[in-house]
Amino acid sequence: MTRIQEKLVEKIPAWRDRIKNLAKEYGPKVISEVTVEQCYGGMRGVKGMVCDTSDVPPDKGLIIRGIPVQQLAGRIPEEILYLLLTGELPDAPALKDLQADLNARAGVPQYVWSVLEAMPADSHPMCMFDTAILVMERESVFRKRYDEGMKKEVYWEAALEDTLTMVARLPEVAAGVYRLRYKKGPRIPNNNKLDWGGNYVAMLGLPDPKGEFAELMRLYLVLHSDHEGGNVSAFTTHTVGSALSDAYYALSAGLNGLAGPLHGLANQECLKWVLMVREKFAGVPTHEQLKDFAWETLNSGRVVPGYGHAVLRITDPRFDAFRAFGKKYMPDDPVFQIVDRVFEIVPDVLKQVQKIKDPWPNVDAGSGALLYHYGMTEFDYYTVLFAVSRAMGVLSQIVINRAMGSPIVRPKSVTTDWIEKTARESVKV
Ligand code: NMX
Ligand code: MLT
Repeated sequence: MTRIQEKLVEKIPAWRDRIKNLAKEYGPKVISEVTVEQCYGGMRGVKGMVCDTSDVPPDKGLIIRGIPVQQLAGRIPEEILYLLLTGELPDAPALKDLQADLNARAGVPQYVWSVLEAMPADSHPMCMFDTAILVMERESVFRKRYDEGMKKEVYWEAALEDTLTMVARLPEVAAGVYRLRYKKGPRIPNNNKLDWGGNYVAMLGLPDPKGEFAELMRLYLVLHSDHEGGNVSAFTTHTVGSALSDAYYALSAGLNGLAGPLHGLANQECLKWVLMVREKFAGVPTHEQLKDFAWETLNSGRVVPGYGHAVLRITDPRFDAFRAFGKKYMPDDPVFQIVDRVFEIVPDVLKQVQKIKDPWPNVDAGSGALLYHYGMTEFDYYTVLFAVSRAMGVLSQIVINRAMGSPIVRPKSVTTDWIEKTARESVKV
């Protein structure tokens, strides 16, 4: 047994007991109400699901297993994966063990490349990435063992198998997509002497003489790893997984949601917007020019990408971490300077639009400029990086949910007739 398996075997019984006792003691207690507005408003703020891997208080931002993300910025992604799954950071032997396990599982089968190579040359990198995950579904240990009659108590073990195999392979798949889609030459093989993030950078094949790009990538993979349970990618992964579709189906579904411009694709949209600014003003614009451009975007009915959030009501601490990286390594880069100037101007513009609840930057507002600095200029690839990282969180949530015996997701929907009648009656009372 690996250390991560041992740790979960040790912890799961207590987690199960805790939930069982909570449900027994407080089952009927009301903890959230639903308004008509929320029914039509994407269920914003409705507390109707559980996620123990992370939490996002609106005034604090991401907290992974009790640790604010700011305090995790110097960690490597493998440590975060261990933390997400077990609730603890690994000690040195546990980390080494996890890295060895991931290395042993690495290696993308040839049939995946054959499928990707057969796709139209203009396929979106996210579509290629998600297709690769779905194609590997035939290797699901969960599906095989389910077909053999696996008991519910051990579902999580099979889900963990699928999780670790996918996590081990995703950097190679993602780097392969990059090299194929942008005609960068042959794939660069996996190097099992490197850490997960460093290996990903090496397989992308971009020059990194000082190791700064690898440092950025580790940070990137840590910061995007999880964002509680209700965001589109996590919620979709959870819902699909709750039908006991295996983790390959569930992850691919969730990442298809990440590919939307209001979710993870906002990072490509954001850099596109920043480059448009650079072109229009032939460099870094003045504050006045930028203010006008932001209004132009809003008045044309478009969103300012990278700004606003469904939950957060402060500057996203993940944005702060990227900004600090930019200030340290590329303060004179005009693209980074534009991002910084946007941060000085856009919140005040958005504050003047009454309907916008959060005028502050989210995680996508700054990351693209940093990637661009290190030569990754193909911005429609950026969401794939987000996806490699987010896989750690949503797959960990699947393992935990299978361990907790979470049932199939099936909230009750109502009709507009029903809402109308119920709301009117409640006013009469
Ligand atoms: N620019 C323009 N309008 C905005 C923005 C923005 N940045 N943010 C919110 N609004 C609008 C929003 O479109 C909605 O308008 P309408 O009622 O006409 O549809 C109104 O303000 C109220 O929205 P909120 O309640 O403030 O935000 P909501 O929770 O619905 O949506 C986002 C959250 C993140 C989808 C929204 O802020 C947005 O579209 N931001 C830009 C895209 C983006 O950066 N997405 C990335 C999110 C992070 N991620 O990686 O997933
Ligand atoms: C995320 O990281 O998933 C985004 O910030 C979106 C969200 O939490 O709703």
